Amino acid sequence: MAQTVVDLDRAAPPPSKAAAFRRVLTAPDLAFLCEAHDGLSARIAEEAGFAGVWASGLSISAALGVRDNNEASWTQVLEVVEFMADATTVPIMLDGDTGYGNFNNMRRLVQKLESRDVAAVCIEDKLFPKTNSFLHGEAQPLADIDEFCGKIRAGKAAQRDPDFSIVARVEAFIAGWGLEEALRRARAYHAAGAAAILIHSAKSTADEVLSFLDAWDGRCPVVLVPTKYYTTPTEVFRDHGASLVIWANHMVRASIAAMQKAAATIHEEQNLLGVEDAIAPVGEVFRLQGADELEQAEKLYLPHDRTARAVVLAAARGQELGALTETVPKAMLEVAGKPLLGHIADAYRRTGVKDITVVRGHGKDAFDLPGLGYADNADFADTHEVASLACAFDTDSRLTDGDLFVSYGDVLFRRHVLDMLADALSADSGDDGSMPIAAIAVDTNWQESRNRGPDRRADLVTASLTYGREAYSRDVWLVEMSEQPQSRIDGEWMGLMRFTAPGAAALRDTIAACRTDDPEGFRALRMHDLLTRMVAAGQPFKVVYTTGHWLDINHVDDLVLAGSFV
Ligand code: SPV
Ligand code: MG
Repeated sequence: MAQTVVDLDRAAPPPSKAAAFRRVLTAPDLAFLCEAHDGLSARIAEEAGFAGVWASGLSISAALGVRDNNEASWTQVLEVVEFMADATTVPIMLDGDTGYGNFNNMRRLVQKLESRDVAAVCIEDKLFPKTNSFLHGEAQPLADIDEFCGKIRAGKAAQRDPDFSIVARVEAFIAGWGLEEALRRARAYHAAGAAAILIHSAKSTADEVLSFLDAWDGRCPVVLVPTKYYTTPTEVFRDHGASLVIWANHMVRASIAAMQKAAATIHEEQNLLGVEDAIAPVGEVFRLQGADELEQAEKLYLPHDRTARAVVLAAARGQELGALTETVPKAMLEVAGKPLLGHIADAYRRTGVKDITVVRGHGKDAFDLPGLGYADNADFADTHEVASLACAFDTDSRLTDGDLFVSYGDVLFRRHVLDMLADALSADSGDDGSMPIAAIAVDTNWQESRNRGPDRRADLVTASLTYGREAYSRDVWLVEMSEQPQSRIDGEWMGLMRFTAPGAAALRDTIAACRTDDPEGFRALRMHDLLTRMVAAGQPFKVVYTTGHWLDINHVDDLVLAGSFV
């Protein structure tokens, strides 16, 4: 219990953005805000290291393609700043122009900004609709001091979070009224509740704002916007006691220059070669958008994609068929007018499996079926199925993205067997609570298949339950698979199985481990060895019993049977 108490004590809530802004504003050293005008630029400003963002009216209106004259409505600005707040963790101060109306509009603005986690608003003592200070500033009328103070007081009364800041912007220098008027206004606004004074100047030197700073003498924090007096060294602002400097429009101006250059080049050259290396790669766009986070969340919250892929192992020659497979691989032998592989692909496609990877080896160039993917086992003559399957995993990393069927290029099966395997994996877990990683199709009629030839290879299965009434209502698990089981034989594996996505990953990893642990033995590894090894390692394979409904092609006689099977 003591531990819990200590942990709770330590778990102080993160400071609100409004509190974070207060800290920036009142810190002893000079701080900086960077302009941004949308979610993207705000995130870039934060990544650059800025402790806060200035949501500039000039830049937001410019990015919206309108003038800085309140042409964008205040709710449109609010929308933009909401995106900016969502995209960042640092505090934002909105350039709120004149508050978009009188004290009443200001109250509503403050409420809406707080609800969007905007930390502060700056309002300027001009008249609505305002004009940018750098456009005929000296001709611009200033607000009545009392009216502007009422606006500040109304905003303060409306805020819920005591840390939310209202910064009052004094336009006396812009309008040509001089230092005394600037100070008179600043004093009144500070007394009305402004957390800081933004003193603005359109001069190319800092003389005006420095005279203000000297006379103001640190009554409350002072904010500067050195757009016009940019040649003044920042140290000078520090020395004169400024608290905050706003780089007020440099993101939008940087993007304008970059966009003009890119557009002109692309238009001129009618191709992208001249710009590709000079612009951000698409991957950087995705990164800034947080695409990774969504991918992680999809894994957590979306139902898993049950669209399965399939791997068909068709590398072996099939010696038993003699001259028939001298140049043509077994999977490409014709059955009822189309290659065996065509029938297999059709069965998969009819159950919605479109992504089929065929592992080729012998007679590789004879594979000419459209719509299939291929992986090659160059060492096909001296390796077995597991090595071929390894080639598929080496070639296509998507095989573990969803469910995965694995079957052989010389095995025909009825479509419904695929559905039965899918059904076996669709339950959340087995009735003893274990989660199957795969389901295998097992023919109970194994004796009959054995009669088709004494030298025929068969993967015989020992299961947790013999086929019968009980096996209808209970889950049946693979215990062992072998060509010569020591114990009971419950059926023959058809050479068809379906893995879940984690099962496919386990399959890939087990194969990789086998290859690393014993490279020589790996070449001779059979599928039944692999599956038995996985089962022994605690990987549960469900057994799906069928009776017949499949055919493997080993002899010329089988080809005849295949004709009637399809
Ligand atoms: C803005 O960035 O919109 C400002 C600062 O208000 S200025 O453009 O300098 O007036
Ligand atoms: Mg502005």
